[in-house]
Amino acid sequence: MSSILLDIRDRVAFITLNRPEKLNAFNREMALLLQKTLDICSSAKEARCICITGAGNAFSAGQDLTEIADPEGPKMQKILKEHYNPIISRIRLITKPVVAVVNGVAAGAGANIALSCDVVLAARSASFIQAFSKIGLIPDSGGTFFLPRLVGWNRASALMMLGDKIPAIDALQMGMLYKVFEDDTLAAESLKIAQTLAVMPTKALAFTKHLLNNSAVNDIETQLKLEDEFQQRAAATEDFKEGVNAFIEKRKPEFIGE
Ligand code: LHQ
Repeated sequence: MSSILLDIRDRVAFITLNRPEKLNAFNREMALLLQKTLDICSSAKEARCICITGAGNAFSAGQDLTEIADPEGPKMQKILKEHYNPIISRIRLITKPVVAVVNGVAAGAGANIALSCDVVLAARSASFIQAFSKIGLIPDSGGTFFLPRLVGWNRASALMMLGDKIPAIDALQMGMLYKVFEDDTLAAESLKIAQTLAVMPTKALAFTKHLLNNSAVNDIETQLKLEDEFQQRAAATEDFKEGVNAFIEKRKPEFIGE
């Protein structure tokens, strides 16, 4: 069975991290396959939203620590450059919304992959662990970028240093997530959100994502100029025309993602 599963249905691409016996911990093969799968989703015209979830009871326990301990395994110099950094870059640069459906524990790189997504949903029984400090590492996979921006410096610093296991409901209160659902409704509720995103004006969502990526580093004047540029690009899309026409004609818009 493949360590990454892909299923594209009704305009939504579902990616499942699939090493449940290892709590979906990443080995090299799985990290490279996730990159390849994200590329497939990126170019698949029929997919206008991407969901990432885990098989079994976990989202992902991060790096497979047995692979690190294996002298034949990938060397430390390769792991971030070749495994995690390209995953995070892809999630941020894909011009479609990416939804994390966190069905269970998300630890280390597993947690930070989830936090790099555009919309983060979780089951009530899910939890988030910045597990790195517990094994003498620093938070990677964009954690030092995303977490302070999501929850503030003070909380981020405590979460990263203590490596506590944070229940989904606390993560929600801290601003790490968008919504928490009961375990037995997570799949159905996430599907509704993904299907909503998949019929929205995809280009405007992609531009919004680009603006958010840049807002993290730009000053206000630069960001205002960027908004001007991208609002003009949004106004030139077919979906903008459709949105305005549908409003005037008092009907539901049919966006095509162009
Ligand atoms: C695992 C793992 C795992 C292998 C559970 N590996 N088997 C980047 C740069 C370079 C190097 C290193 O890493 C990174 C990025 C990172 O992600 S660093 C952080 C790596 N992750 C961790 O440190 C988390 C380790 N796992 C845990 O702390 C616990 O397993 C958690 C809290 C996630 C879940 O606890 P439990 O629910 O009690 O499950 P468990 O510990 O019993 O695990 C179930 C099985 O999964 C078990 O196997 P076994 O054969 O004994 O049943 C674990 O060994 C295995 N597993 N995580 N990361």
